[in-house]
Amino acid sequence: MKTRAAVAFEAKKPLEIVEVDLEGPKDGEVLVEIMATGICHTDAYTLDGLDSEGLFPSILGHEGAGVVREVGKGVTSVKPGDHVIPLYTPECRQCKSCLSGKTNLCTAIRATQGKGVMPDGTSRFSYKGQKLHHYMGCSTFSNFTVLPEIAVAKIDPEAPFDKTCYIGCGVTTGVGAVTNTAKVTPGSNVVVFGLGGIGLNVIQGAKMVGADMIVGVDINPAKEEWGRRFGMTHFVNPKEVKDVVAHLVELTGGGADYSFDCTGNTDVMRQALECGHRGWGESIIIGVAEAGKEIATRPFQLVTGRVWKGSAFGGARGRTDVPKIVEWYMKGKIEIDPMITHVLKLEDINKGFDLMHSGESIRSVVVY
Ligand code: NAD
Ligand code: AHE
Ligand code: ZN
Repeated sequence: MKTRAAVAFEAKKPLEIVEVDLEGPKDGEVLVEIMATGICHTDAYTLDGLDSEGLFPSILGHEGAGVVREVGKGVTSVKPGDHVIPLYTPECRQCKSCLSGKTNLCTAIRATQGKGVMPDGTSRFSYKGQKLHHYMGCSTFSNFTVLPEIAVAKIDPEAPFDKTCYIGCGVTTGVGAVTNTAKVTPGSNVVVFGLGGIGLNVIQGAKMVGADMIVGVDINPAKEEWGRRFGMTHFVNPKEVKDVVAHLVELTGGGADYSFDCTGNTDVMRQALECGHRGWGESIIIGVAEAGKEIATRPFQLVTGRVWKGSAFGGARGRTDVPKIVEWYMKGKIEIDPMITHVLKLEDINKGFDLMHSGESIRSVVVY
């Protein structure tokens, strides 16, 4: 079939809206009509050529919601008409990682996903006879896409696509990092670095679980109002204090119980660790750093009890947890609507990247 898609032909170039060719689903795969997709900073990072796994030409996008239109042989868990959220972290429930109960990082198809192809090693997308790569196993910047069955979560058909698409990455990543990865306890002091589409969800997650002090840190002063809107109690602009770590340690009465990096900046990751409380402060890295960047700290920071952890997709097991997060949204337990600051047509998708880079948007959502 033909489908409209925003194609990343080259790094650092705007996406081009073209009609691409899409092959139907093979065994164990499903064809999904994407109804809406968010634009996450990770899409921008890959488009900017900063991703060591970045491939071109490709169809980016990994934060979508849509409807199953066709299923391949052997598919049993979804059927045409089901509403689904594509999962860049699938859940096969059979691999060593899924069975371990210790991680959400299903390994069933990770190798082919990283190579921009389906589990059989081929791509379903092409343009004028040239192969296009899939992205993070999702490619939601295409109106129709093909996904492995294990990489779709079936959701409430009443849930609106233009909001629930954000659960495909940002909401789950931020809220899940609090509830699944850090397991923030009520009464904790939390520090969140980077109040964008992810950081604000960390804030709302921290508020939801009953954190006491929620400190937001951002170099963009406009983010203060945003943070407060979702439960932030204190704001720090690193440009306005001499030593941000010392300032945060003092503000929190000895250091954060939990801190979160939602910037992808390795210097900020160090600050996030070092503002942790001596003896127990846990720092969760969510931000994705540029290829070649490394983190550093004095080992003494760890010797004295601070803990460095990472979180991918908020530690969520996609097919199990995503439908639950959709229900949290439907019941008003978490908010999404106010964070979607811009709704765009596919033709205007590049504007969404500009709005992100200028700090004007929290989330831009493309509605097909
Ligand atoms: P965003 O652009 O919406 O937000 C980033 C925020 O960080 C902005 O508010 C910006 O002003 C702030 N910032 C930048 N430099 C800073 C600094 N030095 N100190 C303090 N604040 C600073 O991006 P996003 O969509 O929220 O994504 C945030 C990061 O999380 C990105 O690196 C993204 O790739 C990553 N991410 C990771 C996962 C995961 O599963 N681990 C999932 C989604 C996104
Ligand atoms: N490809 C990059 C790493 C990118 C990365 O860390 N991705 C996160 C999700 S970001 C969503 O916005 C993730 O889930 N990682 C786990 C995984 O298996 O990719 C690199 O550095 O090579
Ligand atoms: Zn993302």
